Amino acid sequence: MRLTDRQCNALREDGFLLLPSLFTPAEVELLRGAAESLVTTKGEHVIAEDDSPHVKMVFGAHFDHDLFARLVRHPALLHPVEQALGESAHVFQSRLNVKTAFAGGGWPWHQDFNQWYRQDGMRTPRAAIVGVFLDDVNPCNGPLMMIPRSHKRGHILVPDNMDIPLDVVTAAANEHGIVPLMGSAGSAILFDSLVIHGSAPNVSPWQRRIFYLNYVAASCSDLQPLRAKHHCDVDVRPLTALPDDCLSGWKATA
Ligand SMILES: O=C(O)CCC(=O)C(=O)O
Repeated sequence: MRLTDRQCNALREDGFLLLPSLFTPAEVELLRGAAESLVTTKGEHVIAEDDSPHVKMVFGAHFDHDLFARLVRHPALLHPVEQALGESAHVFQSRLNVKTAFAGGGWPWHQDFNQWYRQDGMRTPRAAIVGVFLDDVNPCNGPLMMIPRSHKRGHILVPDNMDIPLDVVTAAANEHGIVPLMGSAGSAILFDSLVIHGSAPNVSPWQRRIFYLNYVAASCSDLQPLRAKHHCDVDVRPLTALPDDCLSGWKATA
């Protein structure tokens, strides 16, 4: 799949794009099955919610599970990312964000690039994020919220943590509003690493799992992470796309 000129313009202008129903229900079922096994794994790559034992995030699934390794190279994701970055790309981090029903925490307003600048040595924001919805995302289960055009403000350096000062968020939101990204399971989102975004806790009875793939331009040579490989893989090599049926052709024994 390739983005149309209109979609490329929307991504450039707004900083994000929703790609509805990119994956079939059968592909979503496979991804959900893999996600269910991921959350039972133990180790430093698994992060719990602050105030409960529920899993909040699982990092690095593309190293550990062949289905997610395939997802990283799925043409419906990789080609749009290459269009967005204008060159080949590499996934330096993946993570499953679980947002459990009644228990999943929210995310403060932030730019992803700020984390990668502070912790991974990334110096230029030549990176894009893809999120694949593993569950229906609705107004109640904590959708990701974007401030359109906020990437045009450039990198807002927050040296000590991720939260963007609230006066900056207020100014950006008053100018361009806030858009929640919602859709059925199998939909995907693509966004710029400088877009200001955040999300509310999940107080609904419906879990909201999104699998994020963080792509960096293959020309990036400045990664010097302060953290483990499952947070930042420095072996930046151009990825090549797999066939369209790379997920549906996957077998548990593969
Ligand atoms: O999944 C969410 O609700 C927010 C995740 C996010 O912004 C992040 O992981 O940087």
